[in-house]
Amino acid sequence: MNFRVTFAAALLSASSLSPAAAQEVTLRGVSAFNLNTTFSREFNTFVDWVNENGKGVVQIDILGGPEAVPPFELGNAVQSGVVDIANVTSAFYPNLVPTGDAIHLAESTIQDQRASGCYEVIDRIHGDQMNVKYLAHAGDGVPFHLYLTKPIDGPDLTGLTIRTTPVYQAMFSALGANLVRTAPGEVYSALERGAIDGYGWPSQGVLDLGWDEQTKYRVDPGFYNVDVNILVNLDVWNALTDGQRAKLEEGADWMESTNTQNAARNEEEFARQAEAGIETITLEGEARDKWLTTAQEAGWAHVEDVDKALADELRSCLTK
Ligand code: 173
Repeated sequence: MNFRVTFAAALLSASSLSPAAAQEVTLRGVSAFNLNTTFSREFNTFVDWVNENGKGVVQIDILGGPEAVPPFELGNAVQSGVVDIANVTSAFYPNLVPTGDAIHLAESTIQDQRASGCYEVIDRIHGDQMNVKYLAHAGDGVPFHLYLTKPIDGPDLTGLTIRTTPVYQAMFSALGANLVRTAPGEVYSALERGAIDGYGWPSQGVLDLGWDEQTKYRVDPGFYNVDVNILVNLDVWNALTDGQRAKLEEGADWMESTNTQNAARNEEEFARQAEAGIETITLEGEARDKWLTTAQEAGWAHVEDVDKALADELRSCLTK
């Protein structure tokens, strides 16, 4: 049976979004990441904050993680209103916001983007193309890395088959890799079967799903910044009262202020990876320059191919 039909039917009766009637509204939330893992962490703390500070105004009920809605379907689910609020990375909804890759290429924080007006550009694109409010952004200060089962001695990935998402696609393919796109839930078994020689993933979260058991190397330096965004269906957002919207925005600001903890968290995570036997391959000198330059150039070239006008608008406000 189609999950969307059953899921939507199960939820319709629970919906209480009648703005005039409801003093307190409850939003139904889903995360693209397992609820007890790293990239649901900020969403969980945001929801706890709202449920604590929004009593009588707005509450959020987390229905589940990837078992509730498959990660690559969550963008569609929040677009159509099957869920009201979603925790998801732009890499999981490229079908809806094809220039979303620009967000992880940013050289600025969400606080900078709110101050500069760049936030409004990203929010406008999400509204126009996906029918969502771009409410909050986590992941600043969390870079992406390549993890491997066999060593490399430079930035040449020819002959390696690497698990990817849109985040790493342009860079790893420019460096010669064969790519396989999978949701996080499929990485462990792909490694176990030897179907892939490695995978792209952020600095944090490798141990959450036991991937350390199948991982021998992390390649440094990392590149880009993670984007894990809290999105609200735009019809739902527009039907809220000013007070309800203000409470959610206050929670978003608070959650975003915790992004500064990521530098320390990366260090803790690298120590845990080392304890778990993951060795670091550090690219230096020209190899490092090639790695980082390819990341940035191939990344922007892809966004420009998708939509030159939006790419130019995003690049001029997201980079220095
Ligand atoms: O590798 C991924 O699945 C991915 O693109 C991602 C993005 C943000 C956080 C974690 C993973």
